[in-house]
Amino acid sequence: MERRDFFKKAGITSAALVSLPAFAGPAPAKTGQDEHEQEHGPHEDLNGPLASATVAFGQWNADPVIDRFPNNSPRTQNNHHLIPGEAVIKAGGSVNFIISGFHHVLVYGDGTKPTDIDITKLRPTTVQPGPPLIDDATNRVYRGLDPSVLPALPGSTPPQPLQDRVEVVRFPNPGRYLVICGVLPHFFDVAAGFIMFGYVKVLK
Ligand SMILES: [Cu+2]
Repeated sequence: MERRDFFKKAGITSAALVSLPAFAGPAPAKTGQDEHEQEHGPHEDLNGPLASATVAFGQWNADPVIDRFPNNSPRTQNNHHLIPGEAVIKAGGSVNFIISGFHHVLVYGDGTKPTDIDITKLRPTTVQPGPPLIDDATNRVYRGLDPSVLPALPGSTPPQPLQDRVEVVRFPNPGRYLVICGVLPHFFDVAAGFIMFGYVKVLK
């Protein structure tokens, strides 16, 4: 079909065509990537083992035997550590924090040490009663979800907030970042000292 005939059939006048430059001539093919880059900047896929790392943020101990069915999160059988203690990625990569238990992911900027965290800056949990949450915003680059407001784990009796979840954090810049649990007694214990913390090393 001639173009003119097509437009006639479609009821489009030549005046309307003036405002339809895409129909006036062949337009260069635009890929999805072009559009993505216009919106978000140059696109660069990260590949290889340093593109991402997985950190278990608290774990359910399998010894002694643990039975969470149906459906509980027994606090005393949770291991309050980050595994591995130091994750290594390259700049632009991400860390997948797989959270098991009533924990709160806080990430602090390059060079922060556990002793730099002001554990006198606290806030109460929002809904579910629990220990105070660390609220020190100095050098904090990521604060995760408030664990006390998550919906109840279906089937839990009495209802407990859903604790098992994933938070993925991207690190665009190199450095050694401190990651802590913001639940105060998990991070710091008077007798045991600093417990629940680790690092993310981001290479250039
Ligand atoms: Cu914790």
